[in-house]
Amino acid sequence: MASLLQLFSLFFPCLLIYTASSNQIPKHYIVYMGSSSEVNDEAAESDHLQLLSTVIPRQDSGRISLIHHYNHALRGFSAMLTENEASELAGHDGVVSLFPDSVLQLHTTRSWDFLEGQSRPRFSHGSYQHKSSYDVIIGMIDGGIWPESPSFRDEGMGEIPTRWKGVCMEGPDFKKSNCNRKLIGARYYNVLHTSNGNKTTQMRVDKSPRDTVGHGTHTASTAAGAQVDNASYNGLAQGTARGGSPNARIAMYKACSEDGCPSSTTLKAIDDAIKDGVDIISISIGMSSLLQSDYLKDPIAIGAFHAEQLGVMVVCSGGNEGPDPFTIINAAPWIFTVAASNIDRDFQSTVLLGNGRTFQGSAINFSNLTRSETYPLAYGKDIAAKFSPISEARSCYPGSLDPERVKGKVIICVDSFPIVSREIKKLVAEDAQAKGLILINENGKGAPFDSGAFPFTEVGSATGYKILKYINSNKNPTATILPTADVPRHRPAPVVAYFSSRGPSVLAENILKPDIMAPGVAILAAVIPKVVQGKKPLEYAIKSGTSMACPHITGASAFIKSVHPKWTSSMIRSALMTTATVYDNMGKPLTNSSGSFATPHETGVGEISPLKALNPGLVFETTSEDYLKFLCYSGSSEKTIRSMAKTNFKCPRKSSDNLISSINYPSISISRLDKTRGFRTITRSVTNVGLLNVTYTATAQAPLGLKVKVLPKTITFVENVRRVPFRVSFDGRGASTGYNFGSLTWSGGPYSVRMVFAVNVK
Ligand SMILES: *[C@@H]1O[C@H](CO)[C@@H](O)[C@H](O)[C@H]1NC(C)=O
Ligand SMILES: *[C@@H]1O[C@H](CO)[C@@H](O)[C@H](O)[C@H]1NC(C)=O
Ligand SMILES: *[C@@H]1O[C@H](CO)[C@@H](O)[C@H](O)[C@H]1NC(C)=O
Ligand SMILES: *[C@@H]1O[C@H](CO)[C@@H](O)[C@H](O)[C@H]1NC(C)=O
Ligand SMILES: *[C@@H]1O[C@H](CO)[C@@H](O)[C@H](O)[C@H]1NC(C)=O
Ligand SMILES: CC(=O)N[C@H]1CO[C@H](CO)[C@@H](O)[C@@H]1O
Repeated sequence: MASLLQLFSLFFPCLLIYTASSNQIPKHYIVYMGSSSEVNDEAAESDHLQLLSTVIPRQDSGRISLIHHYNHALRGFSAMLTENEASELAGHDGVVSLFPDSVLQLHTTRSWDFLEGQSRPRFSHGSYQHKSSYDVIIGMIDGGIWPESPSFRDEGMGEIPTRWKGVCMEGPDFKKSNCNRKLIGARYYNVLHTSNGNKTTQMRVDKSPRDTVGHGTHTASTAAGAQVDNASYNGLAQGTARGGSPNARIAMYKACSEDGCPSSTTLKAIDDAIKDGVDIISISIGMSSLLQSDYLKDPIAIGAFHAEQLGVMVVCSGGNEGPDPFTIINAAPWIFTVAASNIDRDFQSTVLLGNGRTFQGSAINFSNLTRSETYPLAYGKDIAAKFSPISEARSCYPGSLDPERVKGKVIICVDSFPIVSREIKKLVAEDAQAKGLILINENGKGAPFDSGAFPFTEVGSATGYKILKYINSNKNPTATILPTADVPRHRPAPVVAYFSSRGPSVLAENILKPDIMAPGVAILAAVIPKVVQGKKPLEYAIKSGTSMACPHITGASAFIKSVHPKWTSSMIRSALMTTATVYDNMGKPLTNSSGSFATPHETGVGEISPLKALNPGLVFETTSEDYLKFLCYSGSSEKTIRSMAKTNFKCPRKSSDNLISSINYPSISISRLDKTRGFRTITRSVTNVGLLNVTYTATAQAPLGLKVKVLPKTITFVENVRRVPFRVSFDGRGASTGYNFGSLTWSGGPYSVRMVFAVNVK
């Protein structure tokens, strides 16, 4: 073993050299300078070059150039800077924030390559056929689009709205004629990215808006795909595929490649989408929850802030880092943050044992095994390679199995190393020529795995125990794995998806996040066609992730916007939030995947119910001023806020984090209610969008011991009364410590306006 001294001499000098030189190495930085200037592009560009030349030495003048230039909704640029230059520039008067470019990830977990299917959107049919009175344009910030998919046909669609200023960029495999009245715009970016060290590595750049990942086509068709009858994934999840708002237009901004989405490009794409005239921006990407530090260093939060200021709604996925708390991202109050649920559909991949017993597992396979023949069955730990630790062999760790003893058998393993994905375990078994793989995994990671042609299934630990017992009590155990069938789920649905990121939000615990939940497990939607020999290409596939939940909310929002064109994004968000459902298909309160009642930190206010959202009665309007106050309360300087919002806004005299709870948000979160002192009062106001002469009465539903009072208790909306304030006070003296969840409902006439609260009694 190395002595401490040796270790020091080994590492310490390296460390010094590394930091010394990494200071000098130019890296890609984003320089954010607040809201857009009124000057034209060229003038702004020359201003920014001028600014760069004040920090970059003359001998490096080659670096005085802008990689991305932002000048529409926001102002700023990205460029190659050394650490010293960056810190000098950060102190410059016009600079609001400056941060290194990083790579954001698409919110389908690639390693899981999930599946499952939802052929009938839960909320579709009938009324979704509404003749739109307003032509909604959705901007997708994603990995491109496959324009030939039947989901993007434009039959029956009218002229493109004249306010549209976007373009259809061409590439070697993408022509102007690939755009139509459904897919009205498509852009791509020369995606640059700096890796660690001296190299500026060019990420895989496709000089075309065409989808190369299979994510953008899926999300776009979920949000606004045309109706396509008889879509399925190889016969699974058969039914009609259609987006949440089949009449809406789509514009694709390809900011991502297979390697992820550079934040500098993502910001550029948002800036372009706003300039082009989209109504709603849908973003199914984000940073790791561990990297969240500040909204002003988060490209999505910055872009979304300016979108909101200009009346463009932004809907984002909340991330796939659940079930741990504090993992929710894209959680700024001006972002509509989406959690994922599963739906009432299941994929069963049955295990048949030599003794005739069958067990239901879950997976999607293209297995060619049949009932008539079973194969030798072996537990990983019994067929370990020489010198392999048993703990590795029992979980199919790469290199841990003896290929000689795997060949021709069905293998069973446990899923105990989370870093070794199901995909890798499948490859381990497949490479060793196993006949199939059974994985024992309690949670199934929340989504069935697509094992392609390889027979695969996943069972819970109780079933796994029975199969292992069969192996132990038989000399020649055998098994086979039957092809997948999809069956209507008899279990409750929706249920919070295991992977869905959870609140509270690290950056603002006084805003309840996520906001809302939508289907995100096993969603059938359009993809890059997959050619399977001798068959029709597969044009639809089943994917899971908050990536899939987000466009459901985008589509639902577009639908509401088409019926209520005058509604602002906060009104649409409120309508969806106050009408969401908190019950599952068995009429019971929503649960999480371990069967416990789900909290608003998992579900937000509940699962969307878009038809009800068309007529919410009352809405909570969250104004620009609310967002600016939020920035004050959370510590931004008045100067920063003014440069972001181009106003003379003054922060309230006493700004504190606690005041965030009173921002006019459609839910309530109080991160600290002192148990000894007990009282907190917050304010809200509601705007009437329903019938006149309706009297609303408030009722609270709260856990035992938490006293909730509303003042006034009733509100009547008569002519000329549009917006009415009210107060809610919480008395936590008798409450149990920790988060207390409940709701407050304003009922009147045909309406029921539900407002969820989360109060942390300490
Ligand atoms: C970094 O790259 C530049 C230009 O590509 C080169 O001139 C310089 O020598 C490199 N520095 C190091 C430390 O490798
Ligand atoms: C639907 O697709 C299935 C197989 O994909 C096919 O057998 C069937 O004929 C199709 N039905 C219609 C109405 O097109
Ligand atoms: C479900 O909720 C219970 C109670 O809040 C919690 O203990 C459990 O960890 C949750 N399970 C998952 C998978 O989130
Ligand atoms: C299943 O397909 C594989 C190749 O994909 C082939 O090697 C195998 O013999 C087939 N098994 C049966 C039972 O048809
Ligand atoms: C509301 O009530 C007022 C006063 O009673 C009445 O004049 C008015 O017509 C009513 N409006 C509607 C829409 O019912
Ligand atoms: C989901 C899926 O593709 N299942 C297939 C499994 O394999 C059998 C036999 O090839 C197919 O009939 C199933 O459709």
